[in-house]
Amino acid sequence: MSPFTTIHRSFVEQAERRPDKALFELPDGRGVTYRKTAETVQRIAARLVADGVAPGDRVAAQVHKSPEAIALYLATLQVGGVFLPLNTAYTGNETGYFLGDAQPRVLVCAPERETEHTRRAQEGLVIETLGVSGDGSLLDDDARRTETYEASADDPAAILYTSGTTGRSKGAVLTHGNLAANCRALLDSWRFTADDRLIHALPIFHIHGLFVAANMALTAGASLHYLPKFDADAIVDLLPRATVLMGVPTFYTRLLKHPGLTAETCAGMRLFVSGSAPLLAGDHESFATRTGHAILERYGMTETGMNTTNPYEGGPRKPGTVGKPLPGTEIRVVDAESGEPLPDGEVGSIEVRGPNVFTGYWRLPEKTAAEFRADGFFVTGDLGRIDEDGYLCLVGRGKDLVITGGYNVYPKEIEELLDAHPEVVESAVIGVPHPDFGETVVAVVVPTPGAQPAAEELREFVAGDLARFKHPRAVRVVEALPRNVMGKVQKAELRKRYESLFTPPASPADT
Ligand code: MLC
Ligand code: AMP
Repeated sequence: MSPFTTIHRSFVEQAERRPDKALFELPDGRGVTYRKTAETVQRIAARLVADGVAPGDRVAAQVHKSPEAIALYLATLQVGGVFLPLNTAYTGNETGYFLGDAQPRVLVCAPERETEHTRRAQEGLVIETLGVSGDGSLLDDDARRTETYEASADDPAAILYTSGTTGRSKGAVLTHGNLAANCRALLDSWRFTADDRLIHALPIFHIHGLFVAANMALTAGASLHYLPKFDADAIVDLLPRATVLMGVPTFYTRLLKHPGLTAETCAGMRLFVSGSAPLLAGDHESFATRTGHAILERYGMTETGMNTTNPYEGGPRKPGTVGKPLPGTEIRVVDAESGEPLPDGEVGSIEVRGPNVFTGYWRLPEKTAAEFRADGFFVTGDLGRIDEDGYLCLVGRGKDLVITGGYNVYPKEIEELLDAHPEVVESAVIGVPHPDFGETVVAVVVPTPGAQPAAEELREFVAGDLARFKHPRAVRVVEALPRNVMGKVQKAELRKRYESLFTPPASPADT
């Protein structure tokens, strides 16, 4: 296992060892070398320090995917800053919440969104811009910074917002030690080396694209076939030149529809990884039949990085399972109430402990304490069981969460917006099966007496405040929500009622 202690240090070593190697290979045929990337990191580091970033300061980034965006991440680590990536799909309101909570020193945004932040700039937030081709103020100067903050394993490296098991978005604080430990475990488990050429089509504002895919390439000295987003044609064209693909299940569902996905095009590939949401067992099997490759499914979450993986070698990759704990990580399945470990085979709450597990939620010590056990295990909010081979199977979520195309949507956020409509008494937002996104968002709404709000009007009412991927794809108006004897809304019953809304055979609309 490689012994590095921070992602930045390991990247610098790789850049010294192989300066002329292409780190990024771009769709237009351009390559960006390790040397060039290291220079860009130093230039951005100088700029961040000039902007007043001191160790521990947050640097927020809401930027398009570019080689410079990865350099911004590395530069933040170099100066001891705390990187805070934000989904480019977030609306102004959503972004405002994260900036207000995390109080960054600098926000780097896309040039076309700079004017949204005029008021914040007046209040002291430094606004920098970074465009998709490296344009913008961030790289205005040529000055370079070579000093590196001597980060210890416990120093915070990044904050990523997530809802945890309940409520409003919380910032998960990940340390340099968390990132390095998880990356080392993955390099080792998946036999990832400098010879790898990884197709990178994921966004870089979540852990899958940033802390799994990018970190592994940066620290192994590997190359990235770096795509701005998922594109089945582009991926199929790249497969003969690549060795590894990492994606969410929607990647595989879509690739299976592409006639160019064959055993021949995949002959040079050594690994296909899926995660962030459940991979359909049917897709796993169809992919193996078509290409000869068994997709390797793994399980992680923002607070913990990766926890378990199906084997690279030495055992079957079993569809419907997420494998065994990574080296150094412990997993247990317990009774949610008592916290007592359950025998293998029984379904319970999944808990995890290890060097990959975050230190806590940003400025929320009580919420943090509530999600850790006294012995240091973190309560994931996922439900699962250990099978006869010791593999973890995820069977559901204890947390109220919809995962659409690998993006998490918190029903409560949408319900609160819907409930503010003058003709709505209450609402329940659920996830239902979807052939492309795995799950999609559906809102079930109870109107005020005599009112008949149109589904389209309700959708429009919430749309302005929500990133597109959170928009309900269907709205159903009903007389009452199903409740149990305690008065709690029975979402499972609603999910059952609407389970065929998007998957054939489509049931007639039952408004
Ligand atoms: C895009 N849209 C989505 C969506 N992505 N809607 C619901 N869910 C999504 N995930 C919207 C678009 O805005 C568009 O709206 C319409 O749906 C169709 O867009 P598309 O062009 O078909 O989508 P595309 O851009 O191809 O994106 C789909 C996707 C992408 C699945 C490739 O969402 C993606 O890359 N997801 C990966 C997310 C991820 O990295 N998750 C990891 C989180 S970390 P309109 O207006 O046209 O209707 C984590 C931990 C772990 O979970 O274990 O890894
Ligand atoms: P996030 O909060 O975005 O990090 O999402 C983490 C959640 O994604 C986990 O708690 C799981 O519910 C889910 N998840 C991640 N990987 C998988 C997987 N392989 N199968 C099913 N669910 C997964």
